[in-house]
Amino acid sequence: METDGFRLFPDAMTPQQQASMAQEVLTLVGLAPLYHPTTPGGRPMSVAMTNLGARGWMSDKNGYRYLTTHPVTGAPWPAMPDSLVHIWRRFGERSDSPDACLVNLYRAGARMSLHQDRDERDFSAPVVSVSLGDTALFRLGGLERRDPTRSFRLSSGDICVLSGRSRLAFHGVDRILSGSSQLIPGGGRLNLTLRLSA
Ligand code: MD3
Ligand code: FE
Repeated sequence: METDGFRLFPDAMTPQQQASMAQEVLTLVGLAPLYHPTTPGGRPMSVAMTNLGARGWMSDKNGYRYLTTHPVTGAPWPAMPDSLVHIWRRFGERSDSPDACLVNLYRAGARMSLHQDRDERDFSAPVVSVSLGDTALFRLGGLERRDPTRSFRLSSGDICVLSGRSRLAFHGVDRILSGSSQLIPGGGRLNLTLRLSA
């Protein structure tokens, strides 16, 4: 288990803050449509994704990387909202700004298999994640894929910070507890992952 540097802040946001954050992000998603990236193996991901900020994470047959434009529309990603810069500074204990916010939408049945986040240049910067909508059963392991794992629930309004050794821990989303929240129109879970890409 690599819980070293993993901090979970349950109920970090009030219901009102959650509702306005969801609305703000979903409005921006109207300008940068969610799509299902293809894994390097050629399969569409079950999670729908888009990005906010200067750079956005993407995956296709050629691998994983950060791009300044949406791979489908070709438009620059929408600007990083101030509300997310504020969360990065407060919970990540940073004075800079994240340049990348990956927006993950998990509808019923979507999952994310165990992986490491290692497409960024500086692993000393944390990852800060905001959960909105349905609860996720989330799994956190160690620095090697075979290491033991622990399960947590990530519920709407929870914020988690991965720094230190946990920054490179294997992690994934086993499943979504469909219908556990009414926050997201059409149902599901919205996860916002703030990072420094480069
Ligand atoms: C980073 N997303 O987008 S975010 C991802 O809930 C991703 O959508 C998950 O993993 C989601 O790459 C989890 C929170 C998280 C948890 C553990 C981590 C990020 C992490 C461990 C190491 C690095
Ligand atoms: Fe990840």
